[in-house]
Amino acid sequence: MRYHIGSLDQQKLLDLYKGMLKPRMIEEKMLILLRQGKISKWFSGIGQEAISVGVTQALNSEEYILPMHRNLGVFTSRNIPLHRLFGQWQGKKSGFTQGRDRSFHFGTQEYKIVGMISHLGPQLGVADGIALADMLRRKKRVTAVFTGEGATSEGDFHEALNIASVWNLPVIFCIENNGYGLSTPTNEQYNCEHLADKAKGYGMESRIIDGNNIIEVYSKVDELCKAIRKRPRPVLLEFKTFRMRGHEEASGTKYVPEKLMKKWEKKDPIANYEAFLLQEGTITEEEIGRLKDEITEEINSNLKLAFDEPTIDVIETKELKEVYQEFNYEHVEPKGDVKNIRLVDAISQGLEQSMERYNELIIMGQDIADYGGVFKITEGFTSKFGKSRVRNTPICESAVVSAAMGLSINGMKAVMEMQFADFATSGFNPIVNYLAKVHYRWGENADVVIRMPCGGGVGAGPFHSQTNEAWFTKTPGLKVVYPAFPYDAKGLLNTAINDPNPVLFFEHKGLYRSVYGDVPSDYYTIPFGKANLVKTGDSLSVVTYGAGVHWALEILEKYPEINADVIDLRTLQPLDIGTVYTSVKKTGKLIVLQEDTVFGGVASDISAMVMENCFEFLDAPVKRVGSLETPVPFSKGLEQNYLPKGRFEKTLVELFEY
Ligand SMILES: Cc1ncc(C[n+]2csc(CCOP(=O)(O)OP(=O)(O)O)c2C)c(N)n1
Ligand SMILES: [Mg+2]
Repeated sequence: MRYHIGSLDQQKLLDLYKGMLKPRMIEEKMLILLRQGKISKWFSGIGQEAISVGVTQALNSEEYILPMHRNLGVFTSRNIPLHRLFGQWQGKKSGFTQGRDRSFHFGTQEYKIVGMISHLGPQLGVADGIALADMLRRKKRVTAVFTGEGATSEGDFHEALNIASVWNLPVIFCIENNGYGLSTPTNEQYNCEHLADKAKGYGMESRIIDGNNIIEVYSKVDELCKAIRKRPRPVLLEFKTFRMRGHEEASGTKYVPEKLMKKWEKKDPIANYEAFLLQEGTITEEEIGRLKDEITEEINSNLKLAFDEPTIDVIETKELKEVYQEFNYEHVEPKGDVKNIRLVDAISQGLEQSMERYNELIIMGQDIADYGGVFKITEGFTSKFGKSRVRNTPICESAVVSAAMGLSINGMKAVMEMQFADFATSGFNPIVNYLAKVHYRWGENADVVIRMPCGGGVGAGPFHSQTNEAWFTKTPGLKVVYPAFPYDAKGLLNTAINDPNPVLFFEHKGLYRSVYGDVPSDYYTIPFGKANLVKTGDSLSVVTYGAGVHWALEILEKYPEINADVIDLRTLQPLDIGTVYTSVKKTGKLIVLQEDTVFGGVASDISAMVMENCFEFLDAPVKRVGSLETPVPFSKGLEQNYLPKGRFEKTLVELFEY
């Protein structure tokens, strides 16, 4: 291996050596502990240390770095006290996730490290968001993110690189091409010569770097960082290296040809560099011995600290509390003249006033800039707030959700407009796995609102009509809001934007332009978790939300003899079940009406909770009414048959007469 030290001084040469030695020695110790059953899974980075260490040392300490499962060298290079890393791997309190997540699945703002989620790809988009925040603040910073060559096959890779290029974000995408993704060799993973060649397709620069040569890694990345800080842009780096151990320790390396192992053994980044330093007289055998003794002592004393730590206390209430970031709701009373406006106008007003309130609130979505969005909610926003805050995105929901997460990590707020709620499927993974779990896992919050134009009755067929709130109410960590009236929509959207937790904000398309209501023109807020009793009566209770509220009110008009409580839930997570119980205890009869198909929906859970908690008060079975168990059909007759209005009317009369 050839080393071109260029202008690197003695100290730097030694720092790079020490930097690689530490993770190698930690790993060797971990492999022993693993065999003794003292730690669980281990993903080895042996043979790949030059990449983690070289890249991290080239960054400034305030620059974010997003490592993967083989990047121990990133964590040690940022000087995390070892007992905290050991505590993390043992699920102890001194770790970074309080025993809630394993191995390298954590981040830390203190060390500007944002760890991976198991799904690999999403962090590439998170890096985009972090870099976007730096760019908008005109900070001359680089963000570095890692991926294996296997994960470059994920859509997230394509999406994140494409966004970074279109927005010219200062991100260094580092591919560690180590020959395998679990057991899959590169020729079954991709069909081009070098992954670096893909950069051309994104209109991006790239380099191929010998990932086992620490001098080459450090010098090239250092030079690039300096250049990118001056002139922000994304760059794709492909580090050629090799995975010397199994995917994780238990799975072995039987499928790797012996010849290949032998070839790469000779290229060991530490052994080669050590020989070079000895030959150059930069270090002596004695100094190496002393250094290894020091590291051994550091590892052993820190291991003792971690092993001595008691296991985590299990406190159920504490676990529940950690799912969401605490939110101190600030109530702003409605003021200003009241105007009778449409739901769509109320949402637009809330969004606009929140943009005025928060300089660092960014909106992202397809066609939302000059075009104003397909529903025209952001019409005129670019002239007021500029295109850097009202951002058109390419069609890549997953990377945009991830980028919103990145903005939040770097201290900004984000609202993403899903063009249609149906398309949330293309961004589903980061919503339910990243945004939802990030606070519980490592205490980070996702200050993100995802606006979800949803709902049927508009003749739009199976892919533009769904109301998919139940996909999200099921997932701890998300809040779900679903207003039915303009007044609520504006106040709740403002609260959603204030709330530092991820909020799915459902906006019924059918109500956008058909429902009018009195709305104060000034900024105001409405608290989450408070249902609204829109009509009172004592013959039965109707609990519903969204379009269901309007259907219930309309049908009840036809039956003046049925005096019903009509409860508009307004938010589904948190859910104001107390108001439901109070009403059921008064009326003794309940219908839960939802636009979604019945099975597995919100109505089922409300029904179950009422059975469990108000059984003695019930005079009739709880009824759930929802859409037919089919996809949403297109033609008018079929759609009306699908939607629950008719079934609601029938059930209402039956329950009244029960
Ligand atoms: C979405 C998803 N699919 C599959 C896996 C299982 N898995 C975890 S790591 C891995 C291999 C990754 O290979 P590569 O990106 O080359 O990284 P390496 O392990 O080689 O460093 C696989 C298949 C996963 N965690 N997430
Ligand atoms: Mg790999």
